[in-house]
Amino acid sequence: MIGTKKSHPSTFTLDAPSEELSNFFNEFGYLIFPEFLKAEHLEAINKELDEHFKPFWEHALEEARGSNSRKTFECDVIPWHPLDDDNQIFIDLLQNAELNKITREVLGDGFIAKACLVMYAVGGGKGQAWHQDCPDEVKDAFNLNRLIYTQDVRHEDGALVFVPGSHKMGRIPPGEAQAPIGGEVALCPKAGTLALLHGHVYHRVTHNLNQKPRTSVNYRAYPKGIDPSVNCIGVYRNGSVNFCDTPKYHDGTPVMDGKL
Ligand SMILES: O=C(O)CCC(=O)C(=O)O
Ligand SMILES: [Fe+2]
Repeated sequence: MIGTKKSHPSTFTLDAPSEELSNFFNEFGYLIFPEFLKAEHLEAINKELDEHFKPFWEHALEEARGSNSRKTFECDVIPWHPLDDDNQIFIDLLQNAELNKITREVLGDGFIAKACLVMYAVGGGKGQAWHQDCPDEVKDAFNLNRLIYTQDVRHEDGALVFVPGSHKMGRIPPGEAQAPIGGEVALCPKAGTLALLHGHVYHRVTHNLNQKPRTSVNYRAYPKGIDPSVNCIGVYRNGSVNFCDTPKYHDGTPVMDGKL
């Protein structure tokens, strides 16, 4: 149709027709739902996050930079796996009916979703360098990031910058960690936003210029038959990293029990 050029980032409501959601995701590799969680629910989650990260407040930047691999890939984050701690609020959210309905529309039946990774991007940190979460050589072997933002994120806290449609553009081109790539758009999500992002889409998180930490909650999912170990290899502009050699998570943290 003439005159219907999309502006990015586009947003959707939860009642959008399934076909519209899956077509948009297939073409552009993302979907954003600005009002996914309500204030009351956010308050309860933020309470858990505050409690967990309180011990890090004093020395968050040193903690985030404590690992060499995170230094190399310019990811100043402290991770947390709340499901490993049997945290009920995060277990409930994994089972959220709306989240699972939207995921089914994008990935189809039989998708795999078992983990939750909270990324606490520390105040004054470098956010995350440009990357693809896994190699793009096998089209169907990808993770779906299901990112929930529990507080407003301003550009200066760390915008999620990505290139719509880049899941079909091959390997991310060489370049600097945060240098702009043509077609990129920035998302500064409000509290309660759910952003789905295909793991082959080129993306980065800009520097956190404040002392206020910036948190994302990621319930990664995989299409039926795709092993979560696809995330062993992170693809950066100037090289890939095998996080599973040691093994390590996507963000460089060593995995103690070999689980991704
Ligand atoms: O925190 C974000 O906004 C994005 C994190 C990310 O790149 C990822 O989880 O793969
Ligand atoms: Fe990522």
